[in-house]
Amino acid sequence: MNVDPFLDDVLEGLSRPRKRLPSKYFYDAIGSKLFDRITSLEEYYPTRTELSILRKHAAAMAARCGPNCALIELGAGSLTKVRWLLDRLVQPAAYLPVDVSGEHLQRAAKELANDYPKLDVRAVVADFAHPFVLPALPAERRVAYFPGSTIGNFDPPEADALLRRIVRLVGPGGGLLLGIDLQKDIGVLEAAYNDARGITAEFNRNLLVRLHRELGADINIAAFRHRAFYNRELHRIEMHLVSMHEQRVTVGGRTFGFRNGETIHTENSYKCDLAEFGRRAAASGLRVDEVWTDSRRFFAVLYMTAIG
Ligand code: SAH
Ligand code: AVI
Repeated sequence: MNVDPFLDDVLEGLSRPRKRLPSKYFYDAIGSKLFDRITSLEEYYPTRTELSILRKHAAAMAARCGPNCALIELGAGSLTKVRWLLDRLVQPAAYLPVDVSGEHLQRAAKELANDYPKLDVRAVVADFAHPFVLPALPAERRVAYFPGSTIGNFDPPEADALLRRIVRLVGPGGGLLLGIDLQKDIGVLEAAYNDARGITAEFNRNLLVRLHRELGADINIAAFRHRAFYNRELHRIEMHLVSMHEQRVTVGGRTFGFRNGETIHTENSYKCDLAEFGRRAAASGLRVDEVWTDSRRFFAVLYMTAIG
């Protein structure tokens, strides 16, 4: 057992018959910047669509959150979307952005605190899929904000476990404002993960860059290509890194062989059916109070209450 969880996860993932790496490792300072560039790409519809829903319905969403709430944002990134809510919340008790990308989060939180001088901003660098400690805060209620369809990067059993964790985090009567990406035309989906400028490819390969830089991996990054496609049976975009020829990669004193065309599966991005998602939320202890969507029904934002 190593002390570095990144190395442990890499060794475990590359030892599998079908090689895998967890998608949370995309996000160091460089990966977070690459993700920001993805959000403004022509092909990447989710951010633009969720923002359009937010702009239209921010007042109703803030009303659902209620006055004096502590807003806990999961996978907060650059803290862009939340500003639409913060502008409408009545006397928020605190804002707690949570993210694994520590340097990026601290910088974004500092900027946000400058722009909202009356707001108590407490950045929390943590993996939200594992237990983490929040500062004790007096608030009317806790509301988790989980935009971007980041929940779609978890396989359904893990996503359900995450929903149950959020229910415990906010407590009975607490809220969850969640963004989810919906099923749609395969052409739209595949274009969003295969942009013409190759930013998504760079984002995907950043995982290998981290392997080399942080774990000293002996790896020819140029010998891996980005591949993303829609898996119709499982309703998910899969991202892979494809080995362009037979090769070996050494990391943490272990050597892993790759066949020509063998892949490392780096991300799933599930696309939801609203009715089915509602059933899973209910089974996890959440009551769906309101759903907002766009005219094309590409994306949905749900306000849910934890019923414990
Ligand atoms: N909320 C933003 C960013 C989405 S990108 C938006 O909607 O545009 C996904 C974000 O979640 C990244 O900032 C990434 O660092 C973070 N993230 C991914 N997995 C995480 C995990 N397990 N724990 C904490 N943060 C995570
Ligand atoms: C953060 N997450 C919801 C993004 C997605 O669309 O699954 C990450 C991403 N991967 C490739 N492009 C964007």
